[in-house]
Amino acid sequence: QEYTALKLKVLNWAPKAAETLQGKLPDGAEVFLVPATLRPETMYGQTCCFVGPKLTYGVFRVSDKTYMVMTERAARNMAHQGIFEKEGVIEKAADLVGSDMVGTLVNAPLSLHKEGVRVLPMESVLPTKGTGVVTSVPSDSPDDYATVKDLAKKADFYGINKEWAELEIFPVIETPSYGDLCAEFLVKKLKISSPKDAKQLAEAKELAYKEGFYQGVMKVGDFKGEKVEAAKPKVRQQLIDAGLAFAYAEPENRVVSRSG
Ligand code: ZZB
Repeated sequence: QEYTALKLKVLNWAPKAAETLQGKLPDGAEVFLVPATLRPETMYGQTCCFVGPKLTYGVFRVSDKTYMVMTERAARNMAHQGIFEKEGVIEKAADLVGSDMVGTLVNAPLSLHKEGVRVLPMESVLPTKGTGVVTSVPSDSPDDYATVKDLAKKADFYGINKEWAELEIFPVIETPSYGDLCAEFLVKKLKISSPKDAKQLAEAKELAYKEGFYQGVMKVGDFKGEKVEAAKPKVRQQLIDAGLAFAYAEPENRVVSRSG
C-alpha cells in the first residue's frame, strides 16, 4: 500500500502529553503527528485527528528540530524508506499514550479549519496499519462521520470538549449518487448508529471509495471542478512539494508460519 503521510504540526499539547515531553526535546523543536491516508484529495475536509486511546506512540527524531509521532512499527518501516537521517536507525525521544494526546491542537494542512483541529480518541484505530494516527474527514469517510457524531454525543464519557468534535463538516467532493456529504448519506442509508457497527461501516467505506474515486468531482481547492481521479495525484504532489507530506509504503502483511 502506498500511503500519503501528512504532517500535522503540534500547535499546543494536551497537558499530560506536555508533561511527559518536558525536557525531552530540544528548544524550538517542531513535532508533527503523521497520519497515513489513501485519500489526499479529501484533506480539505479534515476536522480532527484520531489516535487509539490505548495505543502507545513514539516521538521520533527526524532531524535536530523535527520530530514525528507514530507507532514504533511505522517508524521501523520508515527507517528503510529514507525518511530519517540514518538508514535503518530510529531514535525515539519519548513514548506517549494516545489518551494523553487527546485535546492537542494541530495544524491540518489544506483543512478549511485554518485555526487547527483537535486530537480525539477512536477505539477502532489499528496499531498494525499505517502510522496508527488517522486524520478524520467526516464528509467522505463513514467511519470518521460515525465516530465524530458519537464523540459529540458522549463528550463527557470521552472526557473531551464537545466543540472539539463539532467542527463544521464542509463538502469536499460532489458525487452523483450520494450528494456532497457522502459519509453522512451512507451512514444514514445503511442505518449505522454507532462506530461499533463494523460490518455496515465496512460496506459504507467500500461504497464511498468507489463513488468518490470514480464519480466524484472536487468542490473545493485548487482543482475545484476536476474529477477526483485526476485531482488526487495533483493534491498529493502539491502537499509533497510544500514539505507538508511524504510517501510512505506499507510492507505487505505476511503471515509467518512457524513450520516455515
Ligand atoms: C483520510 C480519509 C478520508 C480516509 C476519506 C478514508 C476516506 P483501507 O482502505 O482500509 O486501507 N486509516 C489509516 N490508518 C488506519 C489505522 N491504523 N486504523 C484505522 N484506520 C486507518 O483504509 C485506509 C484509510 O483508513 C485511510 O485513509 C485512513 O482514513 C484510515 F474520505 O484517510 B483515510 C471511504 C474512505 N474515505
